[in-house]
Amino acid sequence: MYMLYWSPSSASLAPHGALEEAAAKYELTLVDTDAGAHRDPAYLKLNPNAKVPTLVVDGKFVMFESAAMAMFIADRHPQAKLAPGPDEMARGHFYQWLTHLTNSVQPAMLRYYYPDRHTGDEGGHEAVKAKAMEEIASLWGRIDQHLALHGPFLLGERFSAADISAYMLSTWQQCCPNTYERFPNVKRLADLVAARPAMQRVIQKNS
Ligand SMILES: N[C@@H](CCC(=O)N[C@@H](CS)C(=O)NCC(=O)O)C(=O)O
Repeated sequence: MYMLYWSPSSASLAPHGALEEAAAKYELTLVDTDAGAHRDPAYLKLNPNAKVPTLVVDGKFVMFESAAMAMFIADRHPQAKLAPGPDEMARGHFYQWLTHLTNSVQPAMLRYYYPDRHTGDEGGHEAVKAKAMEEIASLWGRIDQHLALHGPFLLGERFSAADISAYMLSTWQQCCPNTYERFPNVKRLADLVAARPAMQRVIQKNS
């Protein structure tokens, strides 16, 4: 049994989608980040980074990092086909995209949302946000080009947990206004992911 510590429309959507797609047995515990619950001592014992999500398995195994959770869930539920198998070349591209999303796209977004963590100069916040927006747009631009040539999913015709992460990040549009108008192949991926029955349930819970 999984327990996912989550908050609506946050990075928890990636493992949440993977759990639902895998038809895994799980429960959700809401972490009210607006109220600072991610900094409560009890939560910090689970996730000392003070971030959402956290995943607990069978009440004892604890992990953080949403992309790691997505890979972990994909591996534990191979019947859900959320990732190419370890013996398939496509596995390399699965790792590539999930890591790119979590190492390049998401950090640029977090710079936009938390500029105070990237400069001690309050007057510099707008400059940090502007630079982050530029970088996010160029990252989506390259992903959009890839999807135009090799889509509709990141791995071509094959849906994977990496697409759930891409969908999640594509909904964080304050840092990239009109993402779907500017990047139509990202929109196509997002529409396909959002149309999946399991993802519909997750999206409904997150809205
Ligand atoms: N790389 C982490 C990032 C997690 C993260 O930044 N979560 C945000 C919500 S989307 C959070 O908890 N923010 C609270 C904070 O940083 O104070 C992951 O993907 O799990």
